Amino acid sequence: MNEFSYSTGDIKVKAGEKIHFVLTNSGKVEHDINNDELKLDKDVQPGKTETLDWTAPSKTGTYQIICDKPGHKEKGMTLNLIVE
Ligand SMILES: [Cu+2]
Repeated sequence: MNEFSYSTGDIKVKAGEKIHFVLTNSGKVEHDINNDELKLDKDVQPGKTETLDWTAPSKTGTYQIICDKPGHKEKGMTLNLIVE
């Protein structure tokens, strides 16, 4: 994470797959990953690394993950999580 993007770009996972996120915020302000439908929500303070264990949904499709800090989505801080 940085101002204002995710270095991974889009992510592909398998339906029902267990995912171990390692989230490093290399920026100077707080960032997060957020998608309400997927119950994804993890804040990361600047300069910190957080981990999150999460299971991908059984429903395939493309889900948008955003940074929900004010204005960050609008500045391009989004990525697609593709569930295959
Ligand atoms: Cu952000």
